[in-house]
Amino acid sequence: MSRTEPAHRDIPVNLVTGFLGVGKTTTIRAVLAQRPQDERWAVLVNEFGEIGVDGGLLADTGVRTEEIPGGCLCCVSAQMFTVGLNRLIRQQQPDRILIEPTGLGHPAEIIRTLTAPPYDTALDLRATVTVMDARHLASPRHREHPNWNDQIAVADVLIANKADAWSEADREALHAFVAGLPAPRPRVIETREGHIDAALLDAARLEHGGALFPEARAYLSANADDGHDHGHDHDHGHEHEHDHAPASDTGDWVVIDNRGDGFVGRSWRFPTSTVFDHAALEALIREQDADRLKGVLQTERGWQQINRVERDGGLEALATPPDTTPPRLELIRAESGDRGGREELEALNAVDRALRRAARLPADD
Ligand SMILES: Nc1nc2c(ncn2[C@@H]2O[C@H](COP(=O)(O)OP(=O)(O)O)[C@@H](O)[C@H]2O)c(=O)[nH]1
Ligand SMILES: [Mg+2]
Repeated sequence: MSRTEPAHRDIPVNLVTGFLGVGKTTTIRAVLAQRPQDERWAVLVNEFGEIGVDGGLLADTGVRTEEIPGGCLCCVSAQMFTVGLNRLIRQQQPDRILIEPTGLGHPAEIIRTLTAPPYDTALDLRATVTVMDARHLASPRHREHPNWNDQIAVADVLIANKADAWSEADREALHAFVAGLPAPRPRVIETREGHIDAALLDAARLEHGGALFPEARAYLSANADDGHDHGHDHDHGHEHEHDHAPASDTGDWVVIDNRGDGFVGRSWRFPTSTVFDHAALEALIREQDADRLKGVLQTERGWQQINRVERDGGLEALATPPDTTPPRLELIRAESGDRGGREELEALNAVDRALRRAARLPADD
């Protein structure tokens, strides 16, 4: 008896959302490690910066990664999102797709896209996994950020990550916060390094009708009438500024800026031959007052990754050098009072100059 393969099947899809640096990619790595050997999984990553970095950080997993750099999936890159998703489906025919939107993303809109034609028949949206850090509960700029609230409001599974870094007060704040979540409540897992049971990806999806959070509700209702039309207005303050021309003072480095949701970002892509001075780069990283700094680049000690959230994390040797990733770096920081002004630009340009000082002559390879 031969089995009849369906001509077309629904591919399970999970959204792994959460704010900047909470551990989304780490969680994806942890579940990828548990995938059944006979299954092909694929990852779609969207980053705030114009030059994606997470693809490089996932390069050693052996899982196909599609990167969509440049802002929020639901808005600026809606079209790139569908192009990237379609390409993954067509080329990989994956058994599961994990989607990591930018930490500054609006997952409600992505969920709507995935559950509307044409994707409603091709994909099977499973549990939305929201990663959070309990320390953010005591941080108004996280807790009051509409996107932070929106991300929590769509959680079917809430991963409270970085438990090793919490104080007792953070843990208590988490328990109080979870108790105050509206029913139906997500499953809450306290963990570190994104260690969760991959079976949670198939946890039940909840009816998220009554979000408690005013910002999230405002966002959902502001977009409730536009059907599947992606031309929603950006009442949550999106704005993306691009400078696609390589800055003249950085040689052949590509430098691109981005802005939205109260944050500014600058991304650099370096020629592959660029080798940084390890000590100088370490010093530069330590000095940065950035919400997020991540990159994949080369020093005289070989390929390194940078993965820093506020004051945590730095340079780390990459066991497996990325095969196709050009060296790159992305910095994201909260907008200053001087929004878009001279001071803000000067601060970013100062990082450019420090990077150029830290760059040695090209390696002769
Ligand atoms: N202390 C601590 N750091 C973690 C934990 N999980 C992830 N990190 C670190 O947090 C940083 C950001 O993680 P990443 O997964 O890239 O965050 P993403 O921006 O949400 O994708 C990295 O330096 C990780 O190594 C954890 O449980 N505890
Ligand atoms: Mg990530």
